[in-house]
Amino acid sequence: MPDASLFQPYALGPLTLANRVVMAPLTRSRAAAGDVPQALNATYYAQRATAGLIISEATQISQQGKGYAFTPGIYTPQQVAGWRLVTDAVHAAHGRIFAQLWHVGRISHPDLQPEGGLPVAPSAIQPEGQAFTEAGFKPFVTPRALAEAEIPGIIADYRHAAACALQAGFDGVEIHAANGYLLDQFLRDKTNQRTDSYGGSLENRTRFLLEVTEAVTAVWGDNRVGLRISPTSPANDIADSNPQRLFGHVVKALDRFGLAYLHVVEGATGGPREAVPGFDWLALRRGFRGAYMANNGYDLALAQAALKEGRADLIAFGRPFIANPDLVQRLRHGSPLAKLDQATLYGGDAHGYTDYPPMVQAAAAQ
Ligand code: 8OZ
Repeated sequence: MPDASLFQPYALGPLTLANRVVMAPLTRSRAAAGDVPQALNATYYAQRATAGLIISEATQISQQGKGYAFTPGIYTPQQVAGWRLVTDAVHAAHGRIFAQLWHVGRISHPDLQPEGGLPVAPSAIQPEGQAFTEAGFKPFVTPRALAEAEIPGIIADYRHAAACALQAGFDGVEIHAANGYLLDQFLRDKTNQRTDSYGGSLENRTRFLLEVTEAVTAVWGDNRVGLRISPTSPANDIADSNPQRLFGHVVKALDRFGLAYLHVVEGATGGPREAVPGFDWLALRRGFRGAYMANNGYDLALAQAALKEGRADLIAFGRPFIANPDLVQRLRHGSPLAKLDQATLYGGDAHGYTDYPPMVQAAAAQ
């Protein structure tokens, strides 16, 4: 008998999720002008609404928080109206959806910044790599270190975006503290070399994340807020001298907020799960009262084993959801999964976005 717990309902705070399969946040760069979600995006998310929970693609909280062309925002009335199309479509299909709140920090380019300014970061350290701008890939620049006096303004941007998400009809929000973006940049000693109260000790490096979490939970209530971390991922040129110690501290400090869940990218984001051999994920789980949502490279067997052995409460699947809108059904039946087309991953139109057929339709077309 296969272990069916992946397909059993789960009580996530006040919400009952139909199953424990979560659609992970996936950047697809298909917002309309003004970084506004459009009907096409609503169709895409509604097609995937059999997931127990959808987490939206990363969504910038301000123009300063933007780091890639064509990603959606959640801070203007037009963006709120665009997201309302998405949340209404998902709810009409009996799904649940959280908005992922994002500030990229130094992972940006002046082309994407207000008045062509420099991207901001805890410290003026240039990342390796290139930014995806409307004119193609351009090398990252050296960011500007934030003045301490600017930090309350960014926290206010998080609060405003959280309020916009509430107005847009989301079921909750996820704070994006993973993958080398602004919050992660503050946490790690490679990118945070500040000497004020936001740098140095673990307590100081964690301060900004806790202040953001405080602001967002004040808008939503604690059990409607999740938070994503990627302790061992090198994504976006991030690193820390002791991630086990850092994230042990972070998770314990977060526990007082009573968050709905902790979403953990186990390993290198979209890459090997063993990025830092021997990293103890269970230590994070033990330090946290809320649900543990595991992500990265899970398939049916790994997901069922993690739930059965009590290593996770929810499993987030990312790339499999792109080419398999009915992923839950395919997992349930042990059906083969369609492969995604890399060429249509970022940017473009309905092709490679809303035209991946569900299994029944794919079979009928043969
Ligand atoms: C892939 C491409 C662009 C952005 C992340 C928001 O890594 C992203 C992202 C992923 O969290």
